[in-house]
Amino acid sequence: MISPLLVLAILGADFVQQEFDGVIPYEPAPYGTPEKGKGFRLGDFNGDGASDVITKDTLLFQIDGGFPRRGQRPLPNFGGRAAGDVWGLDLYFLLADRLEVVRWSNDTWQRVLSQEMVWPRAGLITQLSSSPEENSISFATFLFDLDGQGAPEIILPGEDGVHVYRRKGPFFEPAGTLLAAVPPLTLANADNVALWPKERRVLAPPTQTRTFSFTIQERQIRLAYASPAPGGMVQHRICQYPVLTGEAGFSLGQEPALDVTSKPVPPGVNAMFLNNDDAIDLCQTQVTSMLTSTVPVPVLNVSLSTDGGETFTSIRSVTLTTTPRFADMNGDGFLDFIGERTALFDGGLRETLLRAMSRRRLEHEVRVHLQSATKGFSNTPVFAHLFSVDLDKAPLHQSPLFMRYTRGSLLDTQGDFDANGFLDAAIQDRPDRISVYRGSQTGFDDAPYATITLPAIESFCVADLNADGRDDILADAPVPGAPDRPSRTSIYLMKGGAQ
Ligand SMILES: [Ca+2]
Ligand SMILES: [Ca+2]
Ligand SMILES: [Ca+2]
Ligand SMILES: [Ca+2]
Repeated sequence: MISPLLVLAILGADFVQQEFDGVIPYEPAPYGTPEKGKGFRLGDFNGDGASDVITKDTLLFQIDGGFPRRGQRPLPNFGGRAAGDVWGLDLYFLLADRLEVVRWSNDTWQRVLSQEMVWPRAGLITQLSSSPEENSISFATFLFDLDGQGAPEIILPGEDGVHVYRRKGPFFEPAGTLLAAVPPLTLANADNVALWPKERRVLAPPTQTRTFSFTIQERQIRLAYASPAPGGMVQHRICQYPVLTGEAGFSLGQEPALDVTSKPVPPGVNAMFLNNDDAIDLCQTQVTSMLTSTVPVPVLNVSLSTDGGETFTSIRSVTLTTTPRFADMNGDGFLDFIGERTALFDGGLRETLLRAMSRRRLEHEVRVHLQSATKGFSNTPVFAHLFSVDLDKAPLHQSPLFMRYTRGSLLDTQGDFDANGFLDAAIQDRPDRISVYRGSQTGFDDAPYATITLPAIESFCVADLNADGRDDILADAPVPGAPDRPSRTSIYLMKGGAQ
């Protein structure tokens, strides 16, 4: 007879908790973006083949598949605001007036380069200059291999174009300003925006009246922006230029490799990358309310086009959240739309009031609309799943947990915890629990695949921290027995289980 324990060992998938004394800052990345969470970076910083994690203050080396305390080291102190990016073993930090490159070697931080720089005063650098007395580290994307030589160039948007710095000998030097061929744009500040797909690292240069973003891939730069069209409309445009490399630096080829324009659309219609083809994808989000019986029901209307505005599919969600969710649920390279329906307003005024005043259980339906290569988005869901969430207090009390529900923060559909290529649902379904449901072509499993229990979870984030192909979870909760101390981040690594 096989011991039940042995069967569990073979089939059981579960999270393994790692101890961490501080806080790993994170926020879920926007849907459909390559990076799952901000505030930390992954990379192999000691060259042992195992991916490590770097946070704003700590480097966590992976040892035996986990991140034990004995592998945690503090980051260097640069005496100012620094933005970090990772290239191989090296950590690059931009400060307002200099560049620092460090590497972990012989069990300590080695300074590879420290160089005074004059950066373009825009975007990221403006942020770094804004509080000179502050001593902190954040992460940004500014390293790209523009010439395909294997070493990174530093790329920073400025008001006159995109500035490139390349290494010559031991130091970096200015190596050209790109986008001179593009119509002049008016600039202001904007955060970095990462665009799908994964291979394309993206910066959003500063913008004011028009947004423009660019991606760099295979020595081509792709620029997306909107310009005014007659009748108060806008037209979205994508141009792609080859980047030329010469002794004097980098420049853009004169002939665009791609130049596509959308139909004129109203100003609220935004360009998005919903798939990998050359047609411009568009998304319009409108929050309205629908009056059924006497209860105003909040509705999120999302209109999507994958053909440059020729045709739109409209999908209506009954939800308190105002941001649409996208994720490639079936791993085919086409971002899918995650519709939602809260049952909070079902059954009319009396039922809604009763529910708000006295019931702690919420029913929440997740509706997956797949995107097809030829037909765009399905306007009816391919599958739907009803989840139950047990709140700490009835909705009327507006507890922090309920407020997180209204912002959509109790659900994450960006993780693949069993590495089967289908995204799974992680849902905080109790104040002290996160449950993971496996996804497939036909829907989410009825029973959870794994759960995390931690008192009074305040937030969570999904990312594959140890780079084993299975997503893991970071969760913040108060330190037990120390209510006055700040909350602490716990790391949960997904281990084992049948696929
Ligand atoms: Ca390592
Ligand atoms: Ca898909
Ligand atoms: Ca999965
Ligand atoms: Ca993992």
